[in-house]
Amino acid sequence: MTSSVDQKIVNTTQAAFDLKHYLKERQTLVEAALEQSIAVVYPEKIYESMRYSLLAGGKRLRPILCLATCELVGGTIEMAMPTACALEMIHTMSLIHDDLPAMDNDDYRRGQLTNHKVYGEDVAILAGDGLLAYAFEFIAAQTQQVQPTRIIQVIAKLGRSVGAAGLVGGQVVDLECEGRSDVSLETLNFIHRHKTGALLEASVLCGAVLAGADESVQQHLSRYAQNIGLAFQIVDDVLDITATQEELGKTAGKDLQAQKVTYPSLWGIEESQRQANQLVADAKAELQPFGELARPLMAIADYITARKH
Ligand code: GRG
Repeated sequence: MTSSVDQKIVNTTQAAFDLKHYLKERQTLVEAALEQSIAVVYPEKIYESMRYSLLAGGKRLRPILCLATCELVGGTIEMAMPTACALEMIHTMSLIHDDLPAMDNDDYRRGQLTNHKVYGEDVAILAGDGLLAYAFEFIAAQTQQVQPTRIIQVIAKLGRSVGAAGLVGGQVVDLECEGRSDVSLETLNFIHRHKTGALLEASVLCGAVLAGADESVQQHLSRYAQNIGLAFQIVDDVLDITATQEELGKTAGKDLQAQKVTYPSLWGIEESQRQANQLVADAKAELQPFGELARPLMAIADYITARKH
């Protein structure tokens, strides 16, 4: 346990950490790697469609978390970059499929028309499938200077976080709850722990596994990720009410319009913000054993609740 003096030191250094600069620098690295990751060859249409959504910006939070935990555990950016790119490919494919008329039916994402609006539903489905398959190929083929057993662990963790035990499972329950006003907090938590939390947790853990994190380190990071994952979704729900379409890069007010049960609909905005702040505090507490090295992850946790999009 750290003393209150130690805590003050952590807080002071925390204030000095330039998160804006850090995020910008990491985003630039990730953008460059993503740009290189997919070439346009025959049949061009599918590669263009995959690139259209993959290179449309976004916060690149998942890759940044993966790089950060790899470094935290003593690894390098190079070791984690293929996995970081794969995480963004998987996240992007989930957004493409989520936006389809059969799911959320959205016209805008990341400030531009959704994939199916530009390429048609058939190609958008295939672009999602293409990105998903390529993500795993990319990790297996591109990861350098990491023991093969660690790479296999990463592939297994990532596969689990995407399938029925993760994103897909969360999305199915979300779809089941559509139009229902009697959704419990437990069900809402299940949805978001799977839809949003699972991939964020995989992002945090995969970086650490690549660098050889032991079980105890993985457990701290796992709890950190679960807490920021839920906080992230609560903030997402609040922003759907309080932010504009320009700020979000996607249609605002969708949840209210669809009469969806959300954290603010259960708790109100103020209590939702309070709960998100508590989760961020709990997440940061998990980082205490890492001291100074955890400054980026500490700052990212704070950013989750402070963000405007
Ligand atoms: C994964 C096989 C497979 C299929 C997809 C559609 C689906 C199953 C799952 C839905 C997943 C989903 C859309 C979850 C929402 C996650 C979320 C909070 C997205 C917004 O993330 P940000 O804010 O977006 O990080 P940017 O654009 O910044 O990357």
